[in-house]
Amino acid sequence: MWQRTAIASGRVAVLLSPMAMLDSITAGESHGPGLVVTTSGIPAGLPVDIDFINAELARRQGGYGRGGRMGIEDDKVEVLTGVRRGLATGAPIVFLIRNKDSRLDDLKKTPPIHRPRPGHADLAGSIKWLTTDCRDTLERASARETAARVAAGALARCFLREFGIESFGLVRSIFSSATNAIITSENWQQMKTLRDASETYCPDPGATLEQHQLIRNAKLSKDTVGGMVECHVFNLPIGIGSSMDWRDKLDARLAYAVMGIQAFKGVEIGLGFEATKRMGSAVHDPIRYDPAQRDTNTLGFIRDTNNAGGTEGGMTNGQPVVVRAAMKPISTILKGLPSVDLNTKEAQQSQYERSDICAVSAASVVLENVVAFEVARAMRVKFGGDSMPEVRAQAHAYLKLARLLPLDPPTSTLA
Ligand code: EPS
Repeated sequence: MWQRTAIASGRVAVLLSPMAMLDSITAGESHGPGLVVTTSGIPAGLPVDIDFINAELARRQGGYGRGGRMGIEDDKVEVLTGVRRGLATGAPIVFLIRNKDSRLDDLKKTPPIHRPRPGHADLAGSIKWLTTDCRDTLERASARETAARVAAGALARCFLREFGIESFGLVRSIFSSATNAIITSENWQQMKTLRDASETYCPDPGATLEQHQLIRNAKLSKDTVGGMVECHVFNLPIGIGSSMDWRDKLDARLAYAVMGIQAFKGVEIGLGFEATKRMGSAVHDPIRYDPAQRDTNTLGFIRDTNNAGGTEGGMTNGQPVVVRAAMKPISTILKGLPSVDLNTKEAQQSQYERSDICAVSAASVVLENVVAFEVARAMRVKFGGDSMPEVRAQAHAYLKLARLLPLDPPTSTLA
């Protein structure tokens, strides 16, 4: 009876309290004073690991092929609100990341841009905001904003870690060089060591060498290259997300968040588009039951393959969530591309601003943290609560009931 009431009131809390809904919003320009990110819905009592968040920001700054800006910045969060003596208070948490290269109001240092770069937000933004200066659009469209999203994602990972849930991002390919590395729950820590030793964040020394050369060639030919990044999330309980409303489907939320990363043009879950080339029986992951694994996150329901990428019907199925995404080559190209001067309408090469040759490595860090944020959001929706003890109790109660299945009486007959 007590459990039923607790579950029922937990549901009501989720429905009525927007604070249980993890959310974040960023602000700030690439060359303004700094970036700000506000995150609401972090439960009271969560230890906020600032060193971990800053380490993720440092990783985002790295990777072979970055431009001069990353040598100037030393991204770190300053906590403005919502944390007291290392613990979340339950209030919105505001992080500030200061820009060292801050010069937005200096017209000489940040001149107007009239020759839009094909592939960047320049043209559409200038028309949208009725100006011929692309500066205001590009300052916000710049991938610098991803520093703020990494900070929010790393904060969400502090929450996920309380449940043993880990997110792991890597570079799958850059231009024509891909790794065939297979990532599993058992080997991902070794893969992480390999990834962290790679200057392209690819857990494969051979592919790393090739990728280095490809980026170097792109630089020599004044061009840019893109690639594929991948993220695996381990140890998720079954049933996170929902199939009852498309807006709560975890895969839908993941695709939405991932496509919101600058320069991303495609996203796949698990086998993704490859599934269209196979018969159904060669796609769907057979289910077996192993009582010895009843106490793991799978509850004993084992899959020997993970073509679904950890989601079925928009919900986690106990397998690792696997997200892969395509980043196009950076659109700021040193040799320029045919464009038009917005003031004169004359044909001109697109304008060049300092940029990266390849930011796929950085994008893998962004993916790892953005995916984690969405997973944490779905956990908050499922378990509700205002404080960590309450969230933990709800998660524990749910798993206890799931292990008791079939319930007697069945849930549908409970008053
Ligand atoms: C970035 C900062 C930017 C670029 C890059 C990403 O710095 P700046 O414009 O001062 O050189 O290096 O931005 C873009 C790829 C883009 O398209 O705007 C960063 O912090 O990641």
